[in-house]
Amino acid sequence: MTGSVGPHTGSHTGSPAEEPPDDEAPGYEGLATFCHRPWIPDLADLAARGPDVAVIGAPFDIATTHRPGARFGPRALRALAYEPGTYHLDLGIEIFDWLDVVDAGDARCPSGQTEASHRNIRTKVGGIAGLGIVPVVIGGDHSITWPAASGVAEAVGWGELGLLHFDAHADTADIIDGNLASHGTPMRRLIESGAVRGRNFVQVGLRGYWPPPDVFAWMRKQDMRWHLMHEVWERGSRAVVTDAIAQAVDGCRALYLSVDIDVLDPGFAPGTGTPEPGGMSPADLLRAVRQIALDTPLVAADIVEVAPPYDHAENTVNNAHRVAMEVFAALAHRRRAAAGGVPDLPGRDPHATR
Ligand SMILES: [Mn+2]
Repeated sequence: MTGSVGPHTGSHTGSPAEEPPDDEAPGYEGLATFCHRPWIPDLADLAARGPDVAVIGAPFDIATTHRPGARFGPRALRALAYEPGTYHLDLGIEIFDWLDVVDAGDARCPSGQTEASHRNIRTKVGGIAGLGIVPVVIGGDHSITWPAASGVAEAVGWGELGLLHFDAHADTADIIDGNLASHGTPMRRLIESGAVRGRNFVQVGLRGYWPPPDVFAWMRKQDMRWHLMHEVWERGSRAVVTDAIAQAVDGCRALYLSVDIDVLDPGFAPGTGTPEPGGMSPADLLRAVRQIALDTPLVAADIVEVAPPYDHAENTVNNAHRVAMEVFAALAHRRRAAAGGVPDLPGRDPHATR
C-alpha cells in the first residue's frame, strides 16, 4: 500500500472537471465510469492525483476458444452493474471515505491484433503499478492476464510476484490451435517467462474436463499448486482459501489476484465464454476475495471472462462487479485499521472470529 493513511477528504490534486457531477446519483444516471468514480485515463494525471486503486478496462476477446463477447465486459461492468451504495456491511466501512479509487479507462485493444492489444495492456497496467497504484483490470478474455501480470511483475520485481488464480480452468496449456496467446495459455507464459514462480502460482476451483494429465504433469514440474473444486466441496471454501493464500505468498513480496468469473457456477455467471457446471457460489467467492485482499500483500487484481451477450439479468456483471467491491472494501479496511479505526455497525473485525 502506498500514499497517505486516513480518510480521503475530496481535496486532491485532480481538477474539479475530473469529478463525477453527482456521486449521489443512481447508477443508471450520468457517465458510466466504474462505480461512478472519476475518469482519469492519462498516466501523468494519475501520477498527480496518486489514487490508491485504478480500474483499467481490457476489452479484448479474440483469444477465446469458444464463445466470444468478453470485449464487452468492461463497458457492461461500468454501465450495467447495480450500484446499491458504497457502505460495506460486514466490514462496517464507507469504502470511498478510506480508499481513493479512480477509473483509468481502457487499454487500447485494436480489433484483430493480439500483439498490439497485449502490448498496450502491459504498458498501461505496468505504468500504473509502477506508480504504486493498485490496478484492478476488468477483462476481456483471460489471455489479458499474461500482459497485465507481466507489467505488474516488471513494476514490483520479476519473479517476486505470487499469483492466486480462481478459475474452472488451469489455463496452462502450451499452445491452442497454434495460438501461444490463447485464453487457455496465459498461466504457462507467466511461469515460462519467470514473471511468476511456479511455487507461488496457486489455483482454486478447477473442475470439469480440461486440461489433460500431461498439462498437470507440466504444472507439477513447475511446483504449481492447485485446489480442485472437489476439494472446495469436501473441505469448504474457507479452509481451502486459507491454504491457498499461505502457498501463494510464501516467500513473495507481492500478490496478484486473477478471478475468471467462470469459477462461479454458470447458474450464477452464465455470461462467460466457457461455462463449466459445478462451480463456486458468489457467497464463497466474495468472501474469499475479501480474505485475500485483507491478508496478503495484494498489489493488483483482474476480473476476466465476463461476456455480456450471454448474461441474464446482469447476474454475471453484478457478481464480477462485487468482486471488485470486495477488493476495495478490504483495502479500505486496512487503511482504516492502520489509522486505528474500527468497523462501524453492523460490521465487525474480520479477524476476530478466525
Ligand atoms: Mn476459465
